[in-house]
This record gives sequence, C-alpha cells and structure tokens, in this order.
Amino acid sequence: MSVRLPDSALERLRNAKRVAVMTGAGISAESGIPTFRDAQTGLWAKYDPADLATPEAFQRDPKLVWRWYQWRRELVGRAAPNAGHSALAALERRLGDRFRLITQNVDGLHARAGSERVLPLHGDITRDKCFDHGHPMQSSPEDEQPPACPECGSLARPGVVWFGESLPEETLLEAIEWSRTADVFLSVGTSSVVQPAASLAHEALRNQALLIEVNLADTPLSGQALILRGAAGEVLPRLVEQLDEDG
Ligand code: BV8
Repeated sequence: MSVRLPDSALERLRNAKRVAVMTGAGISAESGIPTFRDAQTGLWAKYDPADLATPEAFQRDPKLVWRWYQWRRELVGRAAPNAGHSALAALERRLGDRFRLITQNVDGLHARAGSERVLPLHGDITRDKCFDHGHPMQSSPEDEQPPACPECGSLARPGVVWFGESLPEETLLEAIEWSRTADVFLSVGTSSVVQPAASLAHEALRNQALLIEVNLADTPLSGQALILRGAAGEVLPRLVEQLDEDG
C-alpha cells in the first residue's frame, strides 16, 4: 500500500519557505541499527539504554559503558544508509537552503547518505573526548576499555550527549530557530519522548506549521500530525517522488 501525501499537503510542502525535518532512531532501523525502544540483543538485552547512556553509569562502570559503545560503533560501522536517508538527501538537494535536517541520531548515516544541512542534537558516536575536560581523543575498536587522555589522564568517553547532559548550545538554538519558522515540520522515526528534542515539533505547531509524521506506530505527536503510517525507507522515497511527479 503506497502512502501518499494529500494534494493540499503536497502544495504546502512545495511552496514552503522553510522545511524542518526531525529524525530519530526509527530512520536507522532499516539499516540494522536497533532503536532505543527495541529490545537490545545478546549481551545487552538485560540493559536499558537509558540507564547506560548517562555520566553516572560511566563513572560507576566505565568499562561496561565503554564496551556498549564499542558494540554500537561496530554496528554503525557495518551499517549503510537506507532509502529513507537517501530520500532526505534528495529532498535537501531539491529544497536547498529552505531545508534543515535536525537529527537525534548519533550514527552519522545522514551525512553518509549525502545530507549536508544536518543539525546533530545528540553528538556523534564515532568521536571520543575525555570525560573530565572534553579533550578530543581517538580510541581504536580494539580498546576493550576506555584509554586515558594524553593531556589530563581522564578516561575517554563517546562524543554523544548523555541523559542529564546539556545539548550543544549553538546546534540546539539553530534547531529551535528552524522549528519556530518552519512552514512544514516532518517528524520521522522518533517516539517523540526525549527532551528537549521532542519539544521542537510543538514549536513548529505554534507557528501553524504543517506537521507530518512518518512512523510505524502512534506517538504523542500523532494527534496533531498528518500521519504517513509506514517505514521511513518506503514512505520517504514515495514522498520525494510525489514532489517530483507533478512539481
Ligand atoms: C537535558 C545520545 C538537562 C546517547 C541520546 C523534560 C521532561 C522530561 C524529561 C526531561 C526533560 N528535560 C530533560 C529531561 C531528561 C531527559 C529526557 O528527555 N528523558 C526522557 C527519557 C523523558 N533528557 C535529557 O537528559 C537531555 N538533556 O535536557 O539536559 C540539563 C539542562 C541544563 C543543564 C544540564 C542538563 C539529553 C537527552 C539526550 C540523550 N541522548 N542519545 C546515545 O545514543 O547513546 S537520546 C537517544 O534516545 C537517542 O539519541 C534518541 O534521541 C532517543 C531515542 O529516541 P528515538 O530516536 O525517538 O528512538 P526510539 O527508539 O525512542 O523510537 C523509535 C521510533 O521509531 C518509534 O516511534 C518507532 O515506532 C519508530 N520506528 C521504528 N522503525 C521505524 C520507525 N519509524 C519509521 N520507520 C521505521 N522503519
């Protein structure tokens, strides 16, 4: 069943002065990267990601948290962008500077699919920095435990935003500005639970933006959104085709 945008929505998208897209873990699911809500597999099945992705967890057991990130990095390294990522890169090429891609994902797949206008709210899992001062570091996949910072001796941690940590200020401010001024806000593959990312769609709604949600399931946003129910890897290419069909 192909999910189509109604003509009225298509017109708003085509004539939009600003389109903001928000993506979550769901857009990377078809690339084989488990979402936060999916049960984790194997050794990690007994852990809740939200308990591991915190500074407290790292301080309590740096080796456990480090190994979890090494496992995820290996998954990300093996993953390839899917048709959903490519469709958003195509949409960016079509809309140019009218387009901004805000992502909660840390897997770098949007950039690998060719997206350039990306705002990574939660950092980058492939980067390291030291825990105490944020000195840039470079670990290796073989590191079974976090290496010590050559500058200050504190342990390496992944360059992501953990629960309880602030988001990068400039990136967040620009994401808020785009959400507040968007004519169309496209929310893709996110459970819309994690803050402050989940508040951005509401900023767009306050600006009377058209909110379109691409998801397999309902979320707290669904009641205020035009729902395109389906997998991002199927729905997004169709949406871009529709734009090109009659446009
Ligand atoms: C902060 C990096 C404060 C790490 C991540 C206000 C109210 C309530 C709570 C809070 C609040 N403000 C702050 C909080 C606390 C907390 C929070 O939001 N908690 C939640 C649980 C309630 N927020 C924070 O701690 C944030 N920090 O606010 O700091 C502060 C202020 C001042 C000074 C100091 C501190 C930091 C949040 C960032 C956490 N880091 N990631 C890592 O990855 O290891 S969040 C992480 O989880 C991901 O990045 C992602 O954002 C999130 C998971 O969410 P989703 O992406 O939505 O993924 P999920 O699995 O949930 O859902 C997948 C969806 O896809 C589903 O809907 C599914 O149906 C759909 N789907 C699946 N397959 C497909 C699909 N859709 C389409 N196609 C498919 N094929």
